[in-house]
Amino acid sequence: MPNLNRHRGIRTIKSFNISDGPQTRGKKATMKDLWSIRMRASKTAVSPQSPVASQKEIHISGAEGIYEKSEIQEVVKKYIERALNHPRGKADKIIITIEDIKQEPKTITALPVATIKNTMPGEGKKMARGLLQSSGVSKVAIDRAFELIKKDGMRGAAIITAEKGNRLDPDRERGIRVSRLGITKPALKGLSSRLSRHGINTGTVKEALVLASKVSSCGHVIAELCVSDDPYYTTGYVASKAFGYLRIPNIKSEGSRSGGRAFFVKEGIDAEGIIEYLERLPAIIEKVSLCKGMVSLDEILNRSHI
Ligand code: PML
Repeated sequence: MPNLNRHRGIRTIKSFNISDGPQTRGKKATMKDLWSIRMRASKTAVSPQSPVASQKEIHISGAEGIYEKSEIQEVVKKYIERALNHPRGKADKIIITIEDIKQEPKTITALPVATIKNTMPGEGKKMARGLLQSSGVSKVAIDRAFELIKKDGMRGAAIITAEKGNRLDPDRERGIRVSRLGITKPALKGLSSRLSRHGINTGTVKEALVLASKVSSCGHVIAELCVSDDPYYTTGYVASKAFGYLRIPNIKSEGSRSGGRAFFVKEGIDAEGIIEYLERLPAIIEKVSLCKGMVSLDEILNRSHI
């Protein structure tokens, strides 16, 4: 069990970090010691015809987590290394935000994990479509999401209504950035051991799972579609409360720079409330679910994987 004690009226909690970074084992921190660390790296593309007028900021990489104060320096170092060595290219701007978390984080459970069997490029996208439709997302909404993802380096995530396919996030350039999210140390340990059994205990999988679990813990979100914008990472996922976190190999072809995330939400909901929760309210995973290896689409649709 995670160490979420109350001691003399002060909530104590063990430190969190998503990737295999530095840890201060066994040390308890009061809530005031928890910090959100975020990194965004980008580069400026300049058109030779009109160097000033058409400067465009291109997203290179991002990372974030909730950590103890004592971990800040090491985490920042790791994030900078990541920003400077990303397959999407050389960053010329790195923004690191380090922020004291004042609000008590909401505790959530990680989604169950499985990987869908498929071998062929093209097959993955078809499977993602089928899963989204089975989760209650219309064809028009799915088409809208894939259209946005096809664009090179979509910045944040898009919020799309599941029936009519309307885009709700107000800033089309920026999209939504899921923020202030983490996992307790005991949960991270359990997750790492479960993922190891299937050879997928990587920072990329854990970070994506933490994010997807926060997104799906938002009552109005029906499902999420994610395609990595890393040209050499061709596994994406569809996540939902109904089916869990489903990894989909071959969701795009190798070398493709397209990628992004779409959150499908109920029609007629208050987008502001969703954005407030996803971007600003801290949430921490304190329990993990079943992690399976390869499963067939049939097993998923019958829900025998969860
Ligand atoms: C990313 O590039 O951060 C998204 C990765 C999505 C898939 C992670 C996984 O392999 O489960």
